[in-house]
Amino acid sequence: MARYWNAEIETMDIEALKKLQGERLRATIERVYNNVPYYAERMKKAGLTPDDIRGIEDLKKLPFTYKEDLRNNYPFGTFAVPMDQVVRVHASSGTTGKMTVVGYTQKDIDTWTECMARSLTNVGVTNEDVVHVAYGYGLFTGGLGLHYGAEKVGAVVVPVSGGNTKRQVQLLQDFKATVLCCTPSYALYIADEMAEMGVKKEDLSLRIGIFGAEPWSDEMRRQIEEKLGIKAYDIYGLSEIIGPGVSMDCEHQKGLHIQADHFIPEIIDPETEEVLPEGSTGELVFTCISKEALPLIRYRTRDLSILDWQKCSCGRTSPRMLRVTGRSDDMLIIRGVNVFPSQVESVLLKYAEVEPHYMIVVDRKDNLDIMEIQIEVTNGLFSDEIRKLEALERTIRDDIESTLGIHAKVRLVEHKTIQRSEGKAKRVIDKRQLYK
Ligand code: DLL
Repeated sequence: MARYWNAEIETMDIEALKKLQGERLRATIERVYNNVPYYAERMKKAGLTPDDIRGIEDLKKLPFTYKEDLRNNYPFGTFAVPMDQVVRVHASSGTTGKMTVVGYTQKDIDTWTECMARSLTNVGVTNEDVVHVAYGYGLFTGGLGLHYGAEKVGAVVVPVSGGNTKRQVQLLQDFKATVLCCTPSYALYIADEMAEMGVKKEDLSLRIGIFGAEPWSDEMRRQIEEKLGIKAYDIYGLSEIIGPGVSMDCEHQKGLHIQADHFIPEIIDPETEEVLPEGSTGELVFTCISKEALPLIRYRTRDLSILDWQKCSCGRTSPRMLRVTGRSDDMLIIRGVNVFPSQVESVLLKYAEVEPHYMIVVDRKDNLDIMEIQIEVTNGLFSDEIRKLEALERTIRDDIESTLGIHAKVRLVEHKTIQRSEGKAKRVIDKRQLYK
C-alpha cells in the first residue's frame, strides 16, 4: 500500500484540485499586481487587470516570465514582500551573466519542506531511515532542500554536502545510511571510489537513491541501481520555483508527481510559445500559486518534458511530468540536426564496455561542424587488443549515426580520463561558441 504524506491533497479529486489552483492563482495575481511593479507593468502592457483572471482557464492570457527578468531585477527586484519578511535567499549561477537570486518567507520555507516531505514519502523514506545528503549546501538549493524534508519525515540526516569522496564512502559505511541524495553523476563517482577502496555494495546499508539536479537517462538509472544495489529515484526542481521537490518519482518510476496545489504546470512550444495538448513534448512552464516572496508567473524553465494527467497506480492524482530529456537551450545544432546530450547518453550506455562518463566536444573546421564523443571504457579494456577497441568505436559510431542521424567521431579513452563532477556534470564543450 502506498503511503502518503498528505493524503487529502495527494489523492484529491482532479476537478477539486483545478478549482483550488484557480482560487490560488487569482489570489496570487492580485498580490503580484499590487506588490511587484515589474508584474503590474507586464500585465498592463498585455491589457490585463487581476479581474481578467478568474480561474486556471485564464492562465494562458498571462505573460511569461524569463530567467532574464530575474537577472534584470537583480538581486531582489522581483520579490513580492518587503525584505523584513524574507528569511532566506538562495542563488544559482548559470553559464553566463549574473546569478539568479531567489527569496523565501518563513511560510515559503514551510511550503518547500512540505513538498520535500511528500516527495520523500513517495518513495518510502520514513523516520527509520538515515539520509546521507551529498548535494551541495549553500546558495545551491539541493543540500538544504533535502535536509529540511528529511528532518520533517523524522529521518536521521547526515549533512555531508559534496566533495571528499573517500570520506563520503567511509561515512556511508559507518553511519549505515539507507538513503543517498546527490546528483546522478556524483552517485557514479561514489560507486567508482568504492570500487577503488575495495568497498562492496553489500558493505553498505543503502536501499534508495534520490538523484536529480541534472538530466539523466533510464540507462543511467539502471547502471546506478546495479552498482549501488539500490532503487534510484528522480527528483526535479529549480531554484526559481522553490528548489528540489517541485516533482518527484513515486515507487512506480513512471513519471514525477508535481506538487500541483503549489505549482501549475504547462507544456508549451518553446518557439511559438503556444500551450500544447497533453502528451506533447515541449517546454515546462510553472506558475507558483502559494509562494509569498517570489511567486513567479508562467516561468519558462527551458526544460523539456511531457505532462501526464492520468491517475497513477500509486493512487496519487497529481499530474506527472516525464523525465526531463534536456533543455531547449542545451540543444546542440550540428550541421542543422538537433542533438540533445541525453540522446547520445542513451546510445552509449547500451554498451557494457562503456562507462557512464563521456564528453561531447563540438568544433567547427572549414565552416563545418564536427562532433567528437569521448567515452570512457571499463577498467582494463585498454590492455586488450587494439582491434577490439577499434571495432567497438566503429559500432558505437554507426549506432550514433543511425539513431541521431549525424556523423560523430567516437574516441574511447581510458578509465578515469574524463573529469568527474561532485555536483552537476558538464557533458558538452562547444568550442564553436568561443569564435562568436
Ligand atoms: O538543481 C534543484 C535541485 C536540487 C533539483 C537537487 C533536484 C535535486 P537549480 O540549480 O536552479 O536547481 O537548477 C535547475 O536543473 O531547470 C533543470 O534543467 C535541472 N534539473 C533539476 N532537476 C532535474 C532532473 C536545482 N531531475 C535546473 N532531471 C532545472 C533533469 C534537472 N534536470
